[in-house]
Amino acid sequence: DEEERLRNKIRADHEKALEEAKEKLKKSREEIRAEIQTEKSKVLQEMKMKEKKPLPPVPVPNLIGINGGDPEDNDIRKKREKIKEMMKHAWDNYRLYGWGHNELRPIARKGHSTNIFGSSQMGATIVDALDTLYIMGLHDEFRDGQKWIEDNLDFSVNSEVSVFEVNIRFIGGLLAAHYLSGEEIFKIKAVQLAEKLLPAFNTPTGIPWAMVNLKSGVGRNWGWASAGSSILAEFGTLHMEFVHLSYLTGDPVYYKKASFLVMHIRKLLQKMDRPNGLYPNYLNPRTGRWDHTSVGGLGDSFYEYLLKAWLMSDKTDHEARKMYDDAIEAIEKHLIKKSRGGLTFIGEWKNGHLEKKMGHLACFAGGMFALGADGSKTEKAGHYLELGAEIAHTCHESYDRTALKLGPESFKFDGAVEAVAVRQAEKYYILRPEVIETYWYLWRFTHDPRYRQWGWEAALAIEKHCRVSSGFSGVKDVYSSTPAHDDVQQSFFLAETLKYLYLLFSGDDLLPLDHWVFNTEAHPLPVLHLANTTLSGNPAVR
Ligand code: DMJ
Repeated sequence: DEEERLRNKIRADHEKALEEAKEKLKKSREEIRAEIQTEKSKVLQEMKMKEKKPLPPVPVPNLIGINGGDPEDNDIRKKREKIKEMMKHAWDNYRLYGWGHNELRPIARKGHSTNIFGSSQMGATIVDALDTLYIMGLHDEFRDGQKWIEDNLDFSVNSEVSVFEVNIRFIGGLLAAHYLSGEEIFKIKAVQLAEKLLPAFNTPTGIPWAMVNLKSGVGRNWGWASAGSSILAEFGTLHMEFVHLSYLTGDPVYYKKASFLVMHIRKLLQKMDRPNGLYPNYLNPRTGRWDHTSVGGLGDSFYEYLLKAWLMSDKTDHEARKMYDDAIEAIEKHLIKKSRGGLTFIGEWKNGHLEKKMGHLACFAGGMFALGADGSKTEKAGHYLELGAEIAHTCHESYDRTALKLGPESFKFDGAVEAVAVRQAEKYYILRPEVIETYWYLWRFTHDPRYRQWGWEAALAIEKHCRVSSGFSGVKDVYSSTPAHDDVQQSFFLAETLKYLYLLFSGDDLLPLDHWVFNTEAHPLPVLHLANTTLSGNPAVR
């Protein structure tokens, strides 16, 4: 009987479909096209309604210092105004010539993108710049960016993106914009994007793929990364953003992924054979072998996020703090050296020996040491602040020893060579923030006027050599007084370089460091006081 009933149903459905098809064939092409269009808009409308559905309410953390910071000193106020003007120049020209593209080519006056963002135009500069616009009080520009995000930012695209870059720039940027402005749309978009990244975690080890296709969810690692290895700074830089996603949605899935990942990685790394207590930059999923350690590219933000996991947890993640302390001790012992001329630098461990070379990226560590000083063993706090100051000094020298007063991508300490790039391929400056980031942290902790002076020197050099009529561009050789431009305005220039400069010339009441933790792309996220709340699906959060 059941089979007969099913057969009849199928027959009836079939008949109905045939009738409908016959009806349709009687219609003109235009009528059919219009019907499809109506159907499409209906689906889109429904999707939009779904998107607009508010997420469950969560206790909002105490947001202190999202405005203000007006300097009392006239000279400092003028400098801050100048940085704001630079931001407007960068933004307005992107608005004019690169709108919706990921980045701007300020000389060709058109959009630009790289493989980290995949093949789609996802407005990386808009998302990365939002919180800087907000704190600078550029509210019309902020609303303009918000409107673009509301109308255009779509993650259902057939595009393979870097999980790390999309996390730090897009999720970090959207979360910070949400916290600062209170606008729901940024939270919704951050969650939609995170859902698209989750398939990257479906790996045999639980360590996410470096890249994921946003549409298909298929992931893979970078081909260039030591036989398809995972990269320490990439899989070690997801935790902060994912914890906030769980906090804001009440959905433990992100937290579970992040905490599983973090715990798993922590265990895995602690179990590994780590000569000298150093961490590998590459983790080979098959062999587990490694031979490269650095605090610069490939390793950097792993250490940063250990410290920041502790800070963001209101100093309750003791395991993270211990791992950070142990790692820094090993780094200091094995990677940090003094040059003949007395400059403290961080070298790189490669093929069983220390290469006396420091990257621009590693200059962020001056700020990290200063930030981590408080909370280290009592007798060490002063020492770490001092170490941070020494790194800031060395990185300043790397700027000062060039024709343009801008730092090279990496510099050597070899015999007579000190803090200078030797190879042509390392002489470029691409508007990176790390040195200015370190000046800002040291300024906050010491109020030593030299950091504002060094920051101003860098701002003037950027203005003189990187500013072009339609934006800002990197330069190919900081040792040449007439360098060629690379014609790229990186999104991190607006997210980080200009933000750190603006903060350097602001009062400490703007985004105070005991209430905010900056992600590795300079997006401020509030400290979470989780004493009465858990992130694992507690009804208080749900
Ligand atoms: C930024 O995207 C982030 O700071 C990242 O952690 C490292 N590099 C760039 C800027 O140089």
